[in-house]
Amino acid sequence: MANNITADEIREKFSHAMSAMYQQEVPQYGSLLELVADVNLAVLENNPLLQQQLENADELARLNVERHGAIRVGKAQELATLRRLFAVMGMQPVGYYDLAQAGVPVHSTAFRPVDDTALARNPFRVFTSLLRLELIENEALRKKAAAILAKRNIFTPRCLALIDLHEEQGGLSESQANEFVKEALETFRWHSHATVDAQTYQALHDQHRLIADVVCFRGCHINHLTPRTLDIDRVQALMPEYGISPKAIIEGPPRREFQILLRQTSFKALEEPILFAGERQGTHTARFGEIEQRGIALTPKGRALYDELLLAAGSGKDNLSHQHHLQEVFSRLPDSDTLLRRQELAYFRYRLTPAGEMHRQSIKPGDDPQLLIERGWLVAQPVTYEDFLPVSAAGIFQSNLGGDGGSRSHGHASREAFEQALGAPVANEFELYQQAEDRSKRRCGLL
Ligand code: OOG
Ligand code: NI
Repeated sequence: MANNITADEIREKFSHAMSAMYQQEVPQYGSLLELVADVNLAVLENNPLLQQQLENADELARLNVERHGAIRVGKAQELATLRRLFAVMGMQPVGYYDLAQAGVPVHSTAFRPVDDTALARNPFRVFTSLLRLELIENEALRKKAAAILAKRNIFTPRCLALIDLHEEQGGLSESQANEFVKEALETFRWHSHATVDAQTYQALHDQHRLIADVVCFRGCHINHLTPRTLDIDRVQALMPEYGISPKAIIEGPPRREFQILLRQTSFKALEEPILFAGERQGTHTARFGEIEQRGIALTPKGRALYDELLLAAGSGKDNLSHQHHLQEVFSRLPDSDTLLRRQELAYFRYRLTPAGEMHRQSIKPGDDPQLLIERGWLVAQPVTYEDFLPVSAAGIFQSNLGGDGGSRSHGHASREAFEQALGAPVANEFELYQQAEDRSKRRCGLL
């Protein structure tokens, strides 16, 4: 088809439409966007060097549109169809996250773009969790939940038809894409009518709040949409002024000169009025807000050190002392781009400078990038971490489920079962970062 529009364009339209819908549904999300935009502007004004670095690395343009969302589904077929739906927008499943260890009966992946240009354009990601019904101990309840889920269809017929069409044609025309965005949005919309009566809701809720959230509604409502900030500590401190009350602790690594991975904080879930079948009134808490600050992607070696230090640091109750403590513990992880690179702890994209371009013919595969950097021919730019962190995700889930999320589940991580439900393997995030680094080296003649 000649007039196909690209997956990048469809993703861009969709993430925009999703953001507009969520702003209407959860007005506090609008306040959060304003706050993040104000803080980002102030950071860039005060730090022209950072502004230049972000611009050079193609990171500045995407900053204002960058969001991630989260959804939870109840059955394999829903997950498999979501995979096909996100594929229309150039988003693939990356990574496997087992949350059962943290007492949350789900396992998850992130749908996201993987190409350099697609990421630079709009890196929209959706953290997608599949409920693990087998972790419900009460057999009668487990069967009841499965029966409710078996009956529902969270996609509109037209959405399914357009996904089929996309697969047959290998693309969509502009008008089909617009229709697709409108239809796909319906799956993620909030429904204040539960599909079950109050008693059923309560029984599922008593088993685990998350189960009620997944099972009792017509769709898989988007439960948060997260903008990216350049200074999460500042946003956390300013949230109360904007009428938002943050969770106590910022998850992830401490603040550093050179940001690594991902830091996140959220505001509490809203208590929202709902109507049960039979029209009894009640409330449901599921939807919340979150912000994040992203840094460099770590190699398996760097990540192992991160995991070790995070475990050693433990978790605190008050953010200020927790951050101080984290900073002490994390002093073992080098806080400079040069050291992270030379110790192979993090991923970089290489680019030739104008001087380097002039000497292109004297650069040979296998040359030491460090020498070329010192000579001014090459620059190394951090590869942004595009994924999630399981310990942080567990903290975000729990802060919005109340308490510690319930007892630890004994279920084993089951990546195979997840991939079977998904109908495809999940990509390995480390391989993707390595490929990005290798591609950049090849462009410079270093590989
Ligand atoms: C997902 C929680 C995890 C993140 O950013 O780590 C998450 C959920 O509550 O469905 O969004
Ligand atoms: Ni999130």
